[in-house]
Amino acid sequence: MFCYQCQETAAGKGCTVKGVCGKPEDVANLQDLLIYLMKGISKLTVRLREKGEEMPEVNKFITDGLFMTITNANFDKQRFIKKIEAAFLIREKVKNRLTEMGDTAIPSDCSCLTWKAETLEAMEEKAKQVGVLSTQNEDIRSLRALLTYGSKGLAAYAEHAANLGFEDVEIYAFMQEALVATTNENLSADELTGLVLKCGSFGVKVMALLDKANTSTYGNPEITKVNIGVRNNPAILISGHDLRDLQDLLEQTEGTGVDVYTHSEMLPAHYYPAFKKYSHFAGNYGSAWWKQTEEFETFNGPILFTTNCLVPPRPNATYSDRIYTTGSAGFAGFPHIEDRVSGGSKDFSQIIEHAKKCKAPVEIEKGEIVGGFAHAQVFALADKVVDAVKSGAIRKFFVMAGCDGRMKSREYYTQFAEKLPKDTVILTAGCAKYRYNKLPLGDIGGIPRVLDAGQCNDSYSLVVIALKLKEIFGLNDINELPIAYNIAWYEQKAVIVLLALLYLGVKNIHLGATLPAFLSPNVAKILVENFGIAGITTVDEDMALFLG
Ligand code: SF4
Ligand code: SF3
Repeated sequence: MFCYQCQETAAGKGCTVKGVCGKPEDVANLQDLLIYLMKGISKLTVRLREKGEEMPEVNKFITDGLFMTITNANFDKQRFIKKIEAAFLIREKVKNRLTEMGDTAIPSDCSCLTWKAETLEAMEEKAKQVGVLSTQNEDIRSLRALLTYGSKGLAAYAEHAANLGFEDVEIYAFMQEALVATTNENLSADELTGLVLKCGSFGVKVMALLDKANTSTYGNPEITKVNIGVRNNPAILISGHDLRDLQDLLEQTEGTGVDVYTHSEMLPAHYYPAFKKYSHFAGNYGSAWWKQTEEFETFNGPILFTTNCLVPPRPNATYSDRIYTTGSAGFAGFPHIEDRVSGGSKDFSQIIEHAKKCKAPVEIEKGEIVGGFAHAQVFALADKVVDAVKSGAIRKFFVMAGCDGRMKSREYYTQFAEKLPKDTVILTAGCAKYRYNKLPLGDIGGIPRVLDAGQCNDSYSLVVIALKLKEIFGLNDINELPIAYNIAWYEQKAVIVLLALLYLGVKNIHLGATLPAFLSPNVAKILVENFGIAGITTVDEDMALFLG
C-alpha cells in the first residue's frame, strides 16, 4: 500500500505497511482500485454528458465512492469489495447506454475501462498496481493527488447537500472531469495546476450549496450556548457532519427517554434553530475526533458515525459493541444503518433500543461552549464588529479553521490562541476549534474572542464574512483586511477548503501542523511563490510575523 493523503501520514512521507489511521493494507489497496475504476466510469460519463445525458445513479455512485475513501471514513473491506463489484455493473450500464445512443467509438484505451475481476485475489492483485505510485513523475503525481484529494472533499460536501435534496450537476461533472484528468498523460503540470484551481472554484460552489441546504432546511445558525455536561438519561452520541441523519435521529428519539448528544463536528448542529425545539437534544460530549478512544468509554451509550472521523477501537475497548455507522462510514463488525429510501427516513430503532439498555453518560466536564457565528449571525452584529475594528478595539482577526489531530505538535494551536493579544479575535470552523474553544479567552465589548461559524464546510461563512468586511471597508483586495490565516489541516475536506481559499485569492495562508506530504518540492514552490503559502514554526516566531 501507499497512502499519503492525510497530515498524519507515516514519517511525513507515506503509509506503506498500515495506515497511522488504522487503515489496513488490503483496504487501502481496494480503495485505490475503486478510485481507478471510477476514473474509467468517469471517462464514459463525460462522454455521455457531451451527448446531453446525465445518469444520476452514476453521479451518486462516484460521489459516495470518493467520500468512502476519505481518511477515517470507512475501514470495511467487504463494503469496498461490494462497491467494486457495483462499479463493474455501473460501468457496463453506461457503456450500454452509449451504445444505445449510437456511440460507435466507446473508448477502451485503458484497463480502467475494461478490466474486470472474477475473484478477490484478482482484485487484490490489480489493486496493488493502480495506486498513486503508478504515476512516475513526482510533480505530476503530486498534482494528480491534490486534484483527487480536493475532489474527495467536494464529494463529502456534495453528499451532505444531496441528503437534504440540494444538488448541482456541475459539481458532479467536475469531480468526474478531475478523475479523468488524472489519467491524461498529455496534460502538462501547468494544465493540472489550472485544474487544481478550478477544483477550488468548485470548493466555493459546493460549500455555498451545502450552506444553502443547511440554512434553508434548519434556519440560520444563531449564537448558542451548548452544554458540555451530562444529564441522567441513557443517550446516543452522534458524530460526523450529516445534519439530515441528526434530524431523523432526533425525531425518532423524541419521547423515548433517550437523550441525544453531539460529538466533534456535529457540535454546530446546536446552533441551528430547527434543532432547538428538541428538549432531549442534551448537549455536546467530548472533544475532537481523535479523543474518542477515551471519551467513548465513559459515554456508556451507543455512538452513531454519520461520516468520518472514526478511529478503530483498541482491542481492549469496552465500547466496540456500541458503535453504529451509516452513510459512507463503515467498519467491519459494526452494524451499518442503511440509506433512507427517497422521501423517507433512516431507521434508527435498533440504536434507540440499544440506548434504552445503557447507563447514562459519565460527566467528563462541565460548563458551556458558545458558537453559532455563521454569516447571518455575524452580519446581524456587523455594526458592532465594524465599530470595534474602526476604534482599534479589534486589531486583527485570525482564521484558525480546519481540522484537529493527534500529533503532539498541535499543542501549538492551543498555545497560539492563548498567546494572541487580547485585541484579536479568532474566526474558526471545523474540529480545529477544540484546541481552544474551551479556553477562557473572554470577549471584546461583548464580541467573543472565539467566533465559531460551525463545521469545516462553514469555512464558507468565514469567506462570506471576509468579503462583507471588504465591501464595508471599501477595499479592493481581500488581502488588505486585517485578517491572518493560520489553518490546521488533517484530511481531504481541509484540502478542498484550502483550494477554495486559494481560488478566492487569499494569500499568505499558514498551514500546519505540517505541510502535505503529497506536495512535491516543485508543487510546494508553486504554492509558495504564487500564494505565499507557508508552514508553521514556533508560536512566538509566527506571532511576531502575523502581528508585524
Ligand atoms: Fe496514512 Fe493518512 Fe492514508 Fe491513513 S489516510 S493510510 S494515516 S496517509
Ligand atoms: Fe474534523 Fe475529521 Fe477535518 Fe470537518 S471531523 S474537520 S478532521
